[in-house]
Amino acid sequence: MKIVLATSNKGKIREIKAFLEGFDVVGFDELMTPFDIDETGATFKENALIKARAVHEALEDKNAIVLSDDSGISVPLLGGEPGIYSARYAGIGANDKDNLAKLIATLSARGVAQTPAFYTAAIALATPWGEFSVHGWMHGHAINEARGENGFGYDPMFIPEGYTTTLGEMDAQSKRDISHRTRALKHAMTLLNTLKGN
Ligand code: ITT
Repeated sequence: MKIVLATSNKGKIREIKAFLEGFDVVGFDELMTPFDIDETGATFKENALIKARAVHEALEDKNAIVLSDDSGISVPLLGGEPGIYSARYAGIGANDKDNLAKLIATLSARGVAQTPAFYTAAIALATPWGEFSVHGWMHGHAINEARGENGFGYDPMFIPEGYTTTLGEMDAQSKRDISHRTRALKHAMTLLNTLKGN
């Protein structure tokens, strides 16, 4: 079963490929000229479905399964921001460093050293048998400084519940053991194993 990843985010690709070891996984940019997809949804789930659907429609091989990931960090103190806008928190075209710096600056401006936060991952699957979506979450705290170089995005400022180090200070396997993405992928795996029988 071929699984096509509908994402251009290198951090996501690394983590998803590591999880799906043993499956025939390929990035959509290896099969076609990558194109921008307008994420016009109001939720992680809607955006994940938009991305999976767009790539499935563009694929020649309609028997392939397309897997997308829409994710982000939400800070309740900030009304859930950046949430679905995590990739463009510092503006359209902003990179991970800009977004991380903006969230740290926002917390610092409010005099907040740390505050509860959570990551969400919505994984959508566009398949010959229809579209599906699953979720995973990781709870913890956002802090007003960056610690460590590992992971990507907001990882240097996120301390998972029950830990004292940020995801930026944890190795890749430790993040994978507890991440929102892994939790969503485990649900996706149940579905993939069911579809494999078709
Ligand atoms: P694609 O749409 O091509 O998948 P993207 O980076 O634009 O790539 P999203 O719209 O889903 O994807 O935004 C995800 C952002 O949320 C990402 O850029 C990070 O800033 C943040 N994020 C998501 N998961 C993360 C993780 O595991 N660690 C750190 N930051 C994460």
